[in-house]
Amino acid sequence: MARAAERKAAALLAPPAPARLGDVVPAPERVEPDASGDYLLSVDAVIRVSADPAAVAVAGQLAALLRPATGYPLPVADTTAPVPAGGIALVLTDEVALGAEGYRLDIGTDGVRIAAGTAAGLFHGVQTLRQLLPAAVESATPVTERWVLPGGSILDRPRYPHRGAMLDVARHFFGVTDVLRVIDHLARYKLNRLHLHLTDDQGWRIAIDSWPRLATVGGAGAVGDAPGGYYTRADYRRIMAYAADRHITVIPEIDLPGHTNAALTAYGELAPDRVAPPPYTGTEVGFSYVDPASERTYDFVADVLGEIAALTPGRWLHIGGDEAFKVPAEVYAGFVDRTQRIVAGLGRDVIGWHQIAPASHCDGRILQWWGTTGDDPVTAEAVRRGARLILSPGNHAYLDMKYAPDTPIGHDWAGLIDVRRAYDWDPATHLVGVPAEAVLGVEAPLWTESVTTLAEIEYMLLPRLPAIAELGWSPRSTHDWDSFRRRLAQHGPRWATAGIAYHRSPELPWSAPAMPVPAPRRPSPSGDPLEHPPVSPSSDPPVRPGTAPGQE
Ligand code: TNX
Repeated sequence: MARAAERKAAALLAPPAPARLGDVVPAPERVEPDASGDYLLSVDAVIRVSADPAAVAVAGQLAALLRPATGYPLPVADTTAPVPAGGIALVLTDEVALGAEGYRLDIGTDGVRIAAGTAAGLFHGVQTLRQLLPAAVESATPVTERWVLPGGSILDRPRYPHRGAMLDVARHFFGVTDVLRVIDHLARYKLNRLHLHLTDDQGWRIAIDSWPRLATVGGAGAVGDAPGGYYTRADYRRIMAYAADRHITVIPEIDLPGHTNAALTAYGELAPDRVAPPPYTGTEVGFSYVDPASERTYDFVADVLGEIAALTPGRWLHIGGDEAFKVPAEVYAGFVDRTQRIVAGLGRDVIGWHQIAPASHCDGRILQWWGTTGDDPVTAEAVRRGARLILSPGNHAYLDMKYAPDTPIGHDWAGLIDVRRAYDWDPATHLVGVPAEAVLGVEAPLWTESVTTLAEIEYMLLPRLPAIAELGWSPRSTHDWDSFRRRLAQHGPRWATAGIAYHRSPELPWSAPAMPVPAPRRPSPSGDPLEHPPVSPSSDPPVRPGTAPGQE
């Protein structure tokens, strides 16, 4: 009670200045502030939306975002009829210039309007709106606050159609609720692809009806003595649906022909020597493969990819293809050719790590670059033959790399990746001999050999994932490290309020922590906890007596 009164008094005494209209991550394409147009969300505001089911769903998501912290009812009216001023309108328009994902946001004293050609565009506009409200909007419980939005207009469209992150659920298994929370993080930063690395030497994580032991036997373990696990078909469908509701397409990866020890433990008939190996719990790579000379292998590939395709609404199937060191080059190319034809036969487009480059071209073929050199004639040649590229350069986009030498988890084989290194590169010019038009976008992979909990996932993702998101979304003309680090630092209080772990990277001008910053449970090498222990999302909002939220 006393605390609530204190909060109220603080808010009255020190009304927070609204955010600046351009303080959004990823940076919008065009921003026109209007200092006289600030909008104050009031208790009686209505959310009005075009009468289209997908748009109405976005309005429901906006209401669900705003209700907990504001405590306002915010009813949703699916009507295009005029409503009283003071509300938020989500409007589907036929403005072709906004494209498949763009939106226009207009904020004035009378109300707020988000217009887009698609529900995805409206959804991205809602993410922008969320960032323009005070950080306390992330609170799970009501906060006394002036819910002010800065006046003006934003016109915003993505630079690239593919903006993704990858989660390795094979080295360590992460349950459905962890994956859903990662999807939420992607959605905040306007990412639209979640690549799930579903199979590897240490675990097979998806139930396949025609080869049931893949999951029950192959999914039993993980790295070290960590528990295994796998997604049932219902689990997987739940992930697909949750992602689709957030305008994110899931790209499942079945890594072939290498990284298959877990499959071989379940079905020794797929192994070159027909002997099932023991489970593997280490972190070496490149030793396992399914027998490319056996017809049984292609039955397996067709059955697995067929079941995955049937469960997956998205257009892409990722066939891995990395580090099959023991398969001779010619044999490997033949295997990839045949697997690509299986994918095409399922009506899907194939994606593979850039090692698949030497195989034949097929329609819609996409290579995912994970090298560290910026120069690879074999990949450039595959692009000349028609392949397109997703860029995940190991030395910029790999979120399993450590930030700094003392980062308690992660690798450093591709170097240390601090936030600036994640941010300071240009997808359009990154690879020698690859024209800008061949680049579909960017993706940040998180391999999980050393990542074991949700808090550790978040610690590695934040604050670097927004750097990759900005490269994927924002026009190159907005690229500016000083602007980015200042805008991004404002997300610290938002993550803290939402109970999301992150790394307080010393490169960013954070304000004082509003509450203990959740971080990995592992101690630093010195034995001191590196940062504070995780807090649950239901903790008190980060309001310090005498400080209005949003001013922190
Ligand atoms: C290389 S990147 C791998 C993965 C490892 C990763 C660790 C790629 C396609 N293969 O198997 O997990 O390095 O950083």
